[in-house]
Amino acid sequence: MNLSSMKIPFYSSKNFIHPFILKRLGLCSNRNIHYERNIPKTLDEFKQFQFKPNEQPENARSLRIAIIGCPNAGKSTLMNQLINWKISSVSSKVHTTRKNVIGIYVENNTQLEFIDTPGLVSRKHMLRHKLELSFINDLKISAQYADIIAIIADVSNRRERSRLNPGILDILQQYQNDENKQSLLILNKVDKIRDKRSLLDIISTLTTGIVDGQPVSKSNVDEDMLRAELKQGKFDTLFQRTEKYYNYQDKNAEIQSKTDIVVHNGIGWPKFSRIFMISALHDDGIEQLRNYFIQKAKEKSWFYNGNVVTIQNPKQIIFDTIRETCLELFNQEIPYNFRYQIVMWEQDDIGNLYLVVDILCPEKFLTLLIGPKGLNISNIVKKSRESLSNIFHCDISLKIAAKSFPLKFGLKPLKFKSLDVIRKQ
Ligand SMILES: Nc1nc2c(ncn2[C@@H]2O[C@H](COP(=O)(O)OP(=O)(O)O)[C@@H](O)[C@H]2O)c(=O)[nH]1
Ligand SMILES: [Mg+2]
Repeated sequence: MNLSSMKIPFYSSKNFIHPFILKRLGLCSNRNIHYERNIPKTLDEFKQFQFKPNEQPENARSLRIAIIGCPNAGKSTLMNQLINWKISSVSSKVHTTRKNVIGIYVENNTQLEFIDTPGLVSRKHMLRHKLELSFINDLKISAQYADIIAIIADVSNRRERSRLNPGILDILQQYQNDENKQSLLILNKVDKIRDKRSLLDIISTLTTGIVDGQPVSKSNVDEDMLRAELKQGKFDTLFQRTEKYYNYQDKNAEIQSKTDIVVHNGIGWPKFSRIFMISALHDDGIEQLRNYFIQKAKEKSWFYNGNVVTIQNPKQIIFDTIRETCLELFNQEIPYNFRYQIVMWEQDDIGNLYLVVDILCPEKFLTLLIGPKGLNISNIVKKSRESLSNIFHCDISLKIAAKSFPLKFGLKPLKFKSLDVIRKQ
């Protein structure tokens, strides 16, 4: 096999390459290298980057983490924070992430690979909403190849805090006897919870009172986070109360051996190895979580070159970013009908990007997309430009044309109505 012609893995159902084969890419020199992280800005750069040799540092360590949860739990926000680079689209609308997005973080000799997955949906939901197969397949693949299954739950969501989603429980049950796989529970959006004490009850419910084979105890809970909350004033008696609560738990919990096969109770999972409470949006608790992953990294060669931040195709990044802006801007379900097309894509000598993109929408939405005096489309350009500039770390000149197509005739634009330009400022 010609290794130099192998592609970097893409953990999507479409073109998945087994990690075993990928390991063979890491047969290069054994030395310490300085890694300057970057993202390819053009398709040519992307092609070159796919064939970059995967050089290994001394005593290479790595860990693959799948971030799994319900739509809107904050998976993409969390991954962006963990890798210190915003690559995955975030929006308050569901189904923003439609395929696995890989984010890579490097610290010294350790490489962490995060897989941001589409929100967990049932097959019925997928069919009813005409979602792509990747919604189910990508998630399965991510769980299958991960060292750590990180379940994220939005504690501000009543349903998510009162029980784990049945799909999540099924995944956990499926891999419970895999000794090379750990699962942990991340409670996100704690900033939205006023009474932080209720977090303890949520933990108790979602873990059935058992973490890492022990009754829930302070050592399982992220103490720093609780302390940080305490510093903010109101909850100075939290720890005393917690103590009482834990004592109660100690006496009453039925402890399950770590090796027992567990059939879940339909509400919580007793085999999480650790719980974290975070606010991904406000970067609270992220460092502790990242450090935990670094500690857990295995003596295993890196899967990617040290410069790699993501293996997303830049074309996809451009589309996803504009789509993310549209999703945030319009309240209705309208942006789900939009399609995107790159008309011009150039890079100048100093690395700045010049882009012209068409947004194609069903004819009846065109006026809305453009907005009064072109306000909506200028907002889309302005926000997308900012986001793209943060992702690619360069100046961006972006021009977007809104075009319409009658839905029944497919995606071909039939009518040209408006062009909006915002020049590089
Ligand atoms: N208040 C609050 N909002 C958050 C937090 N994390 C994510 N969000 C918001 O939740 C929404 C969904 O986030 P996203 O990362 O796209 O969720 P995903 O669908 O699970 O990938 C976005 O509007 C985020 O800004 C958090 O810790 N606190
Ligand atoms: Mg997402």
